Amino acid sequence: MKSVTLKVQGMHCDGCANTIKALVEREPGVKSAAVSFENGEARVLYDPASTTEDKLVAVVERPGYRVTSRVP
Ligand SMILES: [Cu+2]
Repeated sequence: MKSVTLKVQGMHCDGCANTIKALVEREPGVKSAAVSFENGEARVLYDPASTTEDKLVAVVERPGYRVTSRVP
């Protein structure tokens, strides 16, 4: 398992955080996601054999949010 913290721009309430959590956790290979509206970040635990950081970023950005940085 690997974890990455994505800095996310564009969340404006807890609903946004919940949306991102649900979308990311639906992705194959993702074990869990913790998304904080207050901190503007999403921490994702995933299996690098099944998905990639790039894919996770794409999932977050699909509804219109922006990932501004990735912290290992
Ligand atoms: Cu919102």
